[in-house]
Amino acid sequence: MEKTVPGIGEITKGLPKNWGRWGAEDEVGSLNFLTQAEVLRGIASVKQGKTFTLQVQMGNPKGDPVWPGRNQAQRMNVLDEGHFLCGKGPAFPGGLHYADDVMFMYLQGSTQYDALGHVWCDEKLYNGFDANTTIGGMAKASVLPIAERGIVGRGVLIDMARYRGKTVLDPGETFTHEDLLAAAKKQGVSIEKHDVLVIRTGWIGSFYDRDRVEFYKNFVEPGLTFSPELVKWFHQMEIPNLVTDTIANEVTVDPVSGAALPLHIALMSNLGVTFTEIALLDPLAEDCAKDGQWSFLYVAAPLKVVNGSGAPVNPVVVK
Ligand code: UVW
Repeated sequence: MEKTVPGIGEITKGLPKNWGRWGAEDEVGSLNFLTQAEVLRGIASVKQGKTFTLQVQMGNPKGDPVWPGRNQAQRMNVLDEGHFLCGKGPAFPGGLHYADDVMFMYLQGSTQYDALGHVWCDEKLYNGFDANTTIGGMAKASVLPIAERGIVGRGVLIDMARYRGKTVLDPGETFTHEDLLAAAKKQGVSIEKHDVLVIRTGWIGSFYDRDRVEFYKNFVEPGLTFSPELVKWFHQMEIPNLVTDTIANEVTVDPVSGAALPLHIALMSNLGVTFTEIALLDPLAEDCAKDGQWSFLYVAAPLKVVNGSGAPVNPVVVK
């Protein structure tokens, strides 16, 4: 007999919500925890001056990892030397030639910040905004307020793949906040209140070496799995931002309820935790394993897309 999947509203009923905590019009949620003191705490974690960027390449000839059903970014030349050779380039005094190109892409088609209103259930977005406000462009809880604010704080990397002795976690492999704490202990680092939580699974890095059909077959990413305890832990820890090297930041289907992406509701929509997805964390993790420094300054400025449900970003880490 087919299992009946409960609604995510039902699964998350009675769990903490931050709606109204920062006022009825708030659109940046748990980023409110990143105060000036938190910026200074992030800066205090800089010890060596090493820098890392976390975005995947856009328009990589090997393909770009995207959620099934979305297309990868398409970049096209609209002006180059070919036009000038055919006499079709614009003529400027002094003989200047230049190249122009355009890109057509899903705003979630690269490393990106989701708007807090990107997902919803039961007709309500983050902070109780009406789902009808998404029609024709996000009038509420779009990515713009997140982009206007920027994200600066102390980040901590938890390498779950390394903890499990693997280069990459298996499809559908899950872990909990207890596993994060155990991995942190093994790494010799603490996850502190208000940390930007960065979790490596190895999944996005593996995309470039895998056969595409295999990557997307029975698509179930590894990741954090829903439990009331995990949601309460994020709430108590006041985590402002969850960054992972997977496309959707959590195991695709909750193995207990069978619901897809319940943490998108429990953490992003209900607590206002911002999600940064499709990060490439392998070079950073490699370096952290070598020098033993797993905490750092995390800085990110998603693009200022008006009414956007998300925006590409190239986060910078300074150790
Ligand atoms: C979906 O919206 C389905 O996923 P993501 O948060 O990865 O964009």
